[in-house]
Amino acid sequence: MNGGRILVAIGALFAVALAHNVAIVTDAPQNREVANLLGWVLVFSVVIFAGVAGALLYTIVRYRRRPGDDALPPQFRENARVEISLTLIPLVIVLVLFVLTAQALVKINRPIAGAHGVEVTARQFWWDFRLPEEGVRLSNELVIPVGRPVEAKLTSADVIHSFWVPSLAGKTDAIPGQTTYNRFMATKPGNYYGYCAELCGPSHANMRFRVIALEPDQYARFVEALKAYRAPEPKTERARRGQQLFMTRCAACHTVKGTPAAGVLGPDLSILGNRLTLASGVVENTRENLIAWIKDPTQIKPAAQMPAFPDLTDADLEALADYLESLRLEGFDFSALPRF
Ligand code: HEC
Ligand SMILES: [Cu+2]
Repeated sequence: MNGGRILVAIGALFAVALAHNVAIVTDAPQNREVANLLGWVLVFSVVIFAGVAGALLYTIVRYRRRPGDDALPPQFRENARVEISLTLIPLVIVLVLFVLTAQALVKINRPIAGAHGVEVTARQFWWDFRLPEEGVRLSNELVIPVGRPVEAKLTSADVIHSFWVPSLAGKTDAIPGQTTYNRFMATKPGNYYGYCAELCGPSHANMRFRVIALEPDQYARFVEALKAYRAPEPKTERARRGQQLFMTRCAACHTVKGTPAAGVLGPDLSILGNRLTLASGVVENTRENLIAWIKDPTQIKPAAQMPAFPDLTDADLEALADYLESLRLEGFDFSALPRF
């Protein structure tokens, strides 16, 4: 391969690393620690790269073969000074990175007094959130207040997953039978993108979520409204039919507050009408996507753990969509929040 291309590729890698470092920097204190670390790693990588590539270039140019130069160049082996420095320099670099990492980890993992507790359960291939203080459940879109540290208590119901909201927090594994913690804080309102960061099955890449950060007063209103929420009675004949279908076909797995539907195998659909996304952040919450999802979830998300309903007619699907869209808290529209 030609050397120019290799250099361009290496340059591009550095550019990506640098851009990532810039992108990850937010005011969130826990994330700033991670970003600082990344900066140090980048500095050392540049220094090492410049040293190694420089020595290589120097040697190639300085000792290149010249016309008439047929003799064997000086041959020697072992050089204690070179060998000791090649051992010591990396050792020092690794030690410095170790100390910086250990410091950052201690800071990130320190429990925060007065943190807002959230219980997170990861499942193939979606996320369940419970707010124990408030006694409410949210699925796939976690709502938090701005300016208050959040302590996410993670576990998994099946395999190992990893909780990651790049603009708010580093990754933490969610492990079946164990509890791990991820602490973070949003400093501005927004719609933050979250991902599963541990390969967990065929739809690992489709296991996303959102963190909706609201100003404290709006958050307080939201939580009060959600606590008091009971699904509204369907207002049209079609929505009523949708409700009946829902109770017979879907309620075993899904919860809708204020109705007999109390299933927990699937996401809580109590306020699906307020949600920005469907299928754990994978598609926008539109009527078209909702109907496509109910008809056959695997068309949107391979290996999704919800059965397809090929026997439902178009009229049934429209009725179900009417019902699900009617499940909403009035006065809360999160669609205009900036996205991070
Ligand atoms: C056997 C259990 C089961 C049944 C029955 C079931 N679902 Fe689901 N449903 C799930 C699971 C599990 C998911 C999450 C899939 C994923 O995102 O990976 C889900 C996801 C959903 C979602 C997306 C929710 C979100 O948070 O993004 C909707 C909407 C939905 N189901 C509607 C329905 C409707 C309507 C019916 C009845 C026609 C139904 N479900 C029947 C298990 C079920
Ligand atoms: Cu996962």
